[in-house]
Amino acid sequence: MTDKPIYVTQPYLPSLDEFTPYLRQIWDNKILTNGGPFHQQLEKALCEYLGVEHVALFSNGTLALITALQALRVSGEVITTPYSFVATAHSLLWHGNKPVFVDVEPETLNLDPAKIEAAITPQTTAIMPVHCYGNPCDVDAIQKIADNYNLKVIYDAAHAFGVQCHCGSVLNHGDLSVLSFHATKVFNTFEGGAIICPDAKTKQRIDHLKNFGFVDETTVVAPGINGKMSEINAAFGMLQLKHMPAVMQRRAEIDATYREGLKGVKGIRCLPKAGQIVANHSYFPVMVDADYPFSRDELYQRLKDHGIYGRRYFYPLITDFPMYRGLPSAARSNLPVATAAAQKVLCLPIYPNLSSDAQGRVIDLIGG
Ligand code: T4K
Repeated sequence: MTDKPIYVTQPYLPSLDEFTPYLRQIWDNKILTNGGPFHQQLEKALCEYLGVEHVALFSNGTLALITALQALRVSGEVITTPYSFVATAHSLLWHGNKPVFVDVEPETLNLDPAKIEAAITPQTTAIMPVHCYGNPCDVDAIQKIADNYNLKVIYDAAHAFGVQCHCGSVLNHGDLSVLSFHATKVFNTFEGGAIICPDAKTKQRIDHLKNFGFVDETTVVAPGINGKMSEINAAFGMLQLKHMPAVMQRRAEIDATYREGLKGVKGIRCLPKAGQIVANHSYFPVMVDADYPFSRDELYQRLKDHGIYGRRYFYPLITDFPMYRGLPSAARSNLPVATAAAQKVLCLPIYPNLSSDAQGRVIDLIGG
């Protein structure tokens, strides 16, 4: 038994002393929210860091997803993946859309473009794929289908902060991409999120939508919501950004150590990288296959007994939750790859402060 529990993740926190000057600035100028100076700075800094045109900050990723749907006036059926965090489908339902679930690819566990066309109906208006675990979707194939059928594409890129594919930031694909800056994410602002968009006009519409639809003191142009990020979260984001190179480097090392350490373990399969040029190593999923001496759930429990709390992301599938279960596209026969993956996957601890010692224990327990 280890002394302290080891969770699947632990937020990266710079020293409190480093954050104090940022807090002092907020205390001095008394602007706490509504697009204050840190909010503006962070939007600009993220554009540069991520290599994208426009960033609209949000109080969390889920509100950003819902606002993205509203910004593009998506209405009707939306094709999406069952293999994600429940917020992906919830954003659709919350916005009054009907999710239509399509199976995933076995290698990446991302939406399978080859299966999308068969799910398109006259009511389909958009596709919402997820770059699962930060592995890029087949963005070119998805865009081709979207162009052919005149569909919008909103990427749930909650896991894809800093990921680059063959043509730069993966966040530049589709009509919009949505990030999460939740405490459990690679880049966190405690809670937070963002919409990435390519043009200034859409960014302006999103900015209105996240502030009740206000354009000025007396003009409201849309039924907006309150999705604004506060100054304290934005200030923390500015500080976090300074540490990102070291955070990314350490995550890459941990990823490499797992791959090396688990290489010879029969029945344990590390998910292959999906061809990204720059990865963010946000999760470390392994597949527990039938030739491993324990089932996935037995391994999950065995690790837990030793104080190591892996997570079965994403089990249960979204389609197994009661509000989705009854949809025809939620049938397990429609989703064999996702159904099998949800039974096999276990995400192992990965975060910058994971000690080599603790990681060694995880590897030893799985291997021995
Ligand atoms: N789309 C996708 C694909 C997503 O993955 C998510 C969020 C969203 C959309 C929505 O974005 P947000 O609206 O959240 O911005 C966690 C997160 O709460 C959730 O943000 C995340 N996905 C999801 C994959 O994971 P849980 O239920 O696993 O969280 P929890 O509280 O069990 O945390 C996991 C472990 O992390 C804990 O065992 C300990 C550690 N932890 C957690 C927190 C919150 C800490 O050490 N400190 C902390 O403050 O959902």
